[in-house]
Amino acid sequence: MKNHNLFAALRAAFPSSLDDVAVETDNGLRYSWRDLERGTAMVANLLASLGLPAGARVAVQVEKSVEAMMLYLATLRAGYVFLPLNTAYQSAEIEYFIGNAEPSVVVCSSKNFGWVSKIAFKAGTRNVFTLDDDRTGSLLERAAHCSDRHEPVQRQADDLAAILYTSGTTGRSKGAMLTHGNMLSNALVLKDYWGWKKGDVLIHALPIFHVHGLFVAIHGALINGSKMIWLAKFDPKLVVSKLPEATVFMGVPTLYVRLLAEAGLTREACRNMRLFVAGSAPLLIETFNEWKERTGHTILERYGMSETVMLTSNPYQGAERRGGTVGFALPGVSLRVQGDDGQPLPAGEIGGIQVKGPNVFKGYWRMPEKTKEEFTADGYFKTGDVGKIDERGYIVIVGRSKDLIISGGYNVYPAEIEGYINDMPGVAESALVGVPHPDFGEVGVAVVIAKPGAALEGGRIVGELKSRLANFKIPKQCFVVSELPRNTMGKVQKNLLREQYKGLFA
Ligand code: MCA
Ligand code: AMP
Repeated sequence: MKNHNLFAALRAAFPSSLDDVAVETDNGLRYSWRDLERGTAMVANLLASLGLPAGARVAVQVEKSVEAMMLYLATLRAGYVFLPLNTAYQSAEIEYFIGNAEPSVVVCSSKNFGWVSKIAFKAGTRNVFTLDDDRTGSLLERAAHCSDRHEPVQRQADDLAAILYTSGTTGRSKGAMLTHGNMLSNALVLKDYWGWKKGDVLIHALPIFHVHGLFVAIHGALINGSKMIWLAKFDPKLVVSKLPEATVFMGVPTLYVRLLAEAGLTREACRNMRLFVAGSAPLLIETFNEWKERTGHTILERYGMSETVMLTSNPYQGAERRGGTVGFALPGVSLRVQGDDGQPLPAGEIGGIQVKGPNVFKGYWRMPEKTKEEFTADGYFKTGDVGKIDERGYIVIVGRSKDLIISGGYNVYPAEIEGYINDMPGVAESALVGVPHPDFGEVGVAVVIAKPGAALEGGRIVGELKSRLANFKIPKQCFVVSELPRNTMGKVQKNLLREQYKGLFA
């Protein structure tokens, strides 16, 4: 019987010379393909020795390291379900994810072990390990006693490989369930579409708890047997210094904006580069043009979601890469734009983007009703993005029907932040809106109304939020006002607030 385990496919693509370098880190470490093979086998054997139930979740909140990547690969290899968590999440956020996903294993940084293990044990998790970014922690100590041989566990294409939490426009975060088949089909399509070839070297500078850094970048390199230059944190100077040794780079728009501020970013520095990929948030046409001028390279913009991995891409070859567009639906992906009446719209008209394909997720974790709502009767997933297909067939995203702010490539859901502000003493109501920002693309600004007689201060509200929420969710400014603009139904008109505050960071 064919094994559809994603790890098995990635492993099969390792080069035959296992002693070649697979990953080179910014602090001078080199990992061979054999190291990846043996390291993932040992961690997979450790997981297998724990007697976990089928479909067990392995929740991980650790700093970026090659070992953290190996933990992801080992989880696939052992047939369990990986649940990555942003390192910025604080206790209330982690408590929700662990309570909701009920992982059998939690891996955290040793500095967080006290509070994370308390949450995990309370939620019934039996195994809590630590893993730090200096190759220490109980996970590796235990794995060191395990065999370095392991047969990837038999999986079907439809079996779960990962759960990615994406915040909800209303209510709490939803866990998007991705299968081995979703991710392998997407990785194979991208390998071909982006022309991955022998000798490619990827600069990996993204965090590894979201689709972009964890799946698109890592799967892309591994399924092509390509070396990665691994940066623990995005550092524009370091990236520029590594460009001559690389051929592929992937980043969110903020990374491109910051790289453009480096004088060392020149055509000469990019002489060996083959491809720059951008996504996760809209790339400004100014950035796209400036990049072309400075480096001679045309950024390839693509579009995806946690629920679908990659959906569309500008062409690698054969046609123009058009700035301000996200290209064409990838092979195997059906994409349509629908009007409010549920009918498909002709080219040029703006509507809701809907998609179907082998990359589209299985549903939201333990939310069958919510899952049903997000699919049409004929099986298309409603992305919540609003766009059109232009006269040449390129897809253009013009906005979102979901109330979402994308800041530096991270999603911020206003409803979540407003909920926290509204619970503060003296607050009558609040609204969070996204406004343009030169570095992060978009940032949140909070507008708050006080209860009669209450004296509120924007700075204190921000301070209070900082102690409770991930840092990227914190509004960059908070205004206390006497009233919010409303329509005749009494609903806050966020478009007017966005207009009012749009120049704040210009
Ligand atoms: C950091 N800060 C931010 C953000 N990041 N504020 C708003 N938005 C952000 N994204 C703030 C912190 O709160 C802090 O503020 C200050 O900046 C410094 O924090 P630090 O962590 O040092 O920031 P940094 O290292 O400069 O990080 C910026 C970054 C990072 C490198 C752009 O945000 C990043 O790696 N973004 C990439 C996200 C990503 O990978 N997204 C892919 C999602 P203070 O000092 O006030 O506390 S996958 C996806 O969307 C889909 C599916 C797709 O299509 O790919
Ligand atoms: P996430 O929930 O983190 O998976 O974010 C997915 C969302 O990111 C999509 O629904 C889009 O709104 C947005 N997105 C991803 N890539 C692009 C892009 N190239 N241009 C505009 N928006 C994008």
